[in-house]
Amino acid sequence: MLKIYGFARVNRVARGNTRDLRVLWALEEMGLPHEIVGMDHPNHDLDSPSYRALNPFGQIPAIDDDGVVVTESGAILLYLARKSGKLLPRDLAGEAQVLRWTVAALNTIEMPVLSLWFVNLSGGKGTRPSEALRTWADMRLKQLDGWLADRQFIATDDFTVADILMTHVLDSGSTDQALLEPYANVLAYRARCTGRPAWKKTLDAYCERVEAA
Ligand SMILES: N[C@@H](CCC(=O)N[C@@H](CS)C(=O)NCC(=O)O)C(=O)O
Repeated sequence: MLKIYGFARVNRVARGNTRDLRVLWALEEMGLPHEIVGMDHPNHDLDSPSYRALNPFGQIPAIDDDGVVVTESGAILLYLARKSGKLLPRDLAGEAQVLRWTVAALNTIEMPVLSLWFVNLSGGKGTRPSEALRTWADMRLKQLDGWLADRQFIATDDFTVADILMTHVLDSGSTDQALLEPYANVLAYRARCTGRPAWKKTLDAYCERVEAA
């Protein structure tokens, strides 16, 4: 049975934002049977030698599919898409678009918005580095908005794993939501993706399962 390592306890602020949700959403969309292994972060489950053997960075998410261990949310989603034959085109050209937008979500978009959040959280709000990061993040979101002007989904005509990643990055508590306000296409895209029944089901089950930290 495919095991997914996810959080068993999540504080109020992080609830809904943890990256195990990317995998759980994909599994729900794909209809793949799985078992959730709940990890207690405040009690240092992620520091145990057995978990570090799975993920040297000691982070969630990780999967163990009968001995195939994969970490990094993007890599896990691409693996599951290949395994299930869902949310990824089978032709090379289509697959390349999904790879392209997977990397864009986790690098071109997540990197500046997450860095901005981290700098501000660390007391850097109002500083020049913070302002520079804000300008960088805003530029990328504006460019993303242009790309989405005449598209339903980010990589192909159909919903793919790249949409799960991009949506979760945009929706994250680590993304300053004020940054998105000027960008109607980005907001409409995010609403289109989070409106999917599989996301609602995944989030409801997660909120019911995880305990407060
Ligand atoms: N690049 C990784 C990042 C994973 C990550 O940041 N996980 C967070 C939870 S959302 C975590 O495990 N944090 C606990 C820690 O770093 O100690 C991915 O996309 O999977």
